[in-house]
This record gives sequence, C-alpha cells and structure tokens, in this order.
Amino acid sequence: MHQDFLPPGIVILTGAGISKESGIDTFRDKDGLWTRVDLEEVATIEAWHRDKKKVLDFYNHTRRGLRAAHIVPNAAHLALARLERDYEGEVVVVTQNIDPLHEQAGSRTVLHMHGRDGEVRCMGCGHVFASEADLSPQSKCPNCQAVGELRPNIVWFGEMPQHMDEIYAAIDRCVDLVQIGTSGEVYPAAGFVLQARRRARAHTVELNLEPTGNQPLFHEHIYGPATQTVPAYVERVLAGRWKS
Ligand code: BV8
Repeated sequence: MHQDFLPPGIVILTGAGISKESGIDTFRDKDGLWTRVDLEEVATIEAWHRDKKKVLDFYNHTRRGLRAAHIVPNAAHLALARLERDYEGEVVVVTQNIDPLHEQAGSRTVLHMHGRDGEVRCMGCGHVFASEADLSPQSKCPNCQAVGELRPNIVWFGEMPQHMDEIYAAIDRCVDLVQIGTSGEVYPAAGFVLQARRRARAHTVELNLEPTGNQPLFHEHIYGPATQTVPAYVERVLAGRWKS
C-alpha cells in the first residue's frame, strides 16, 4: 500500500508504569526503586568510575531479580503488539524500560532508549553482547580482552540515550503520540510530547494511573491501570475512532 495512503503513524512512549502490573517496580512511585536506592550511587557514569563493584553488584542483583520472578507481559503490552499487527499505519514503541516485555508480547518495532537488561557493553571497544553472567571489575571483554571495562548496556544519567535519531524521525512524522506509564520527569523522553505537538502537530494522549507533571501538555488524558486503559485505547484506534 503506497505510503501516502497509509493511515497516519503512532508513536507510543512507555515507562515503568506499563510493566508495574507484570511485577516490576517503578522508579518514583511511593515504593519505587529510587525511593530505596540513591540513583547517584548506582545509575550515573560517575558512580561507575567511582565504585565499579558497587554499580555492577546493583545491576547483577537487579537482573537476577528480574529472572527469578515469573515476569510475563501483561494486557497492556499485548494490546500494543495487537495495535502494531492490526493497525495499517506505522506503530513505533519507544520505551524507557530495560525489560523485554514489549518484545515478548509480540511488538516488533521497539526502541529501548535507556538500553536493555541482559546486554553488556565494553567501554574499551564498544562491543555490545547478550549476557546473563554477573559482571565484576575483573570481567574481561570477549572482543578486546580488556579487563574492568564491561558494564550493563543501560543508559545512565548524564549519558546520551540510544536510538535518538530514529526516535526523533518517528516523532516528526507521527500524528499521535501516546505516553503510557511514565512520570515524564526524565529528559529527553519527557520532551517528546512538545516535539510531537510543535514538529508534527500530533494529537497527544497521556495514559497513566494519575495526572503527571506534564499533564497540561497533552490534548487527551486517560487515567487508570494500564492493563485496563491500553486495551480499551487500542480497541478504539482499531475501530477507527482513534481521534476523540
Ligand atoms: C541525557 C537507567 C543528554 C537506569 C535511567 C534536560 C534535557 C536533557 C537532559 C536533562 C534535562 N534535564 C535534566 C537532564 C538530565 C537527566 C534527567 O532528565 N534528569 C531528571 C531526573 C531531571 N537526563 C539524562 O541524564 C539522560 N541523558 O539527557 O543526556 C546528553 C546529551 C548529549 C550528550 C550526552 C548526554 C539520560 C536519562 C536516562 C537515565 N537512565 N534509567 C536503570 O534503569 O536502571 S532513567 C529512569 O527513569 C528509568 O530508566 C526510567 O525509565 C526513567 C523514567 O522513569 P519512568 O519510566 O517514568 O518511571 P517512574 O517510576 O518515574 O514513573 C512511573 C509512572 O507510571 C508514574 O507516573 C506512575 O503513576 C505510573 N504507573 C504506575 N503504575 C501504573 C502506572 N501507569 C499505568 N498503569 C499502572 N499500573
């Protein structure tokens, strides 16, 4: 079908809230991860240079926790995979999450802008590879043999998020930007709604448990648990009633 006649594209930005009902903690809710751990100690490039063992042990523990629990995609992840499958226009999922639940639900166009759990990156040669092994300051890069240069392929504060060119291009051509389960406090992700409005004149929708700080920037607001609101939103889009 020629590009000009395809229905318009939708960019979906997800955050930790979409995985909450799958059993993964969020960051800034009252019981969130950053309420228990000082992010400055474990989620910045400075922390890694200051105390590699502390940072690597934190992510070793995080990864083991994700593996131990029986964590599976929930109805919200599955609804987004259905949208990509059944909607004739482009659907791009941009996620701030490091978990694989979008892919496990069947989504195929997923951009992990803050990196991915279960991937390791070498700060010496840039090699990125899948690994379930614990990392330590003694770990050796399988590509360049450097010791002590391996870290999780996760974007820390102060580091450039990944896939930004693709993300900005998708936003510039979308007509809907849908933000699901994110507090909208971390940039540049929190700025996508303004880019979508200014650059693409897109219709913007916030799906969350409750209003977020950048709630006024959205044209439309749908509040409730993602496992209820996302399937209903997808049903509405696929029924052709995608604009309110
Ligand atoms: C960068 C990895 C630039 C670790 C994370 C202005 C412009 C640019 C940068 C900045 C700026 N101002 C400040 C900055 C710096 C900084 C920043 O934004 N700081 C904040 C705190 C002010 N940004 C950065 O450092 C970023 N880098 O901009 O680089 C640059 C440019 C050029 C060259 C070099 C650099 C990097 C940011 C990435 C940091 N890494 N994580 C890890 O994951 O272990 S961020 C962290 O927050 C997580 O990744 C998470 O994804 C992200 C966002 O959090 P949320 O997903 O929104 O989760 P949260 O708990 O906050 O909210 C959950 C929401 O879900 C809530 O609203 C809740 O109501 C809702 N919810 C809960 N349950 C449900 C639900 N909704 C529906 N249903 C439910 N059931």
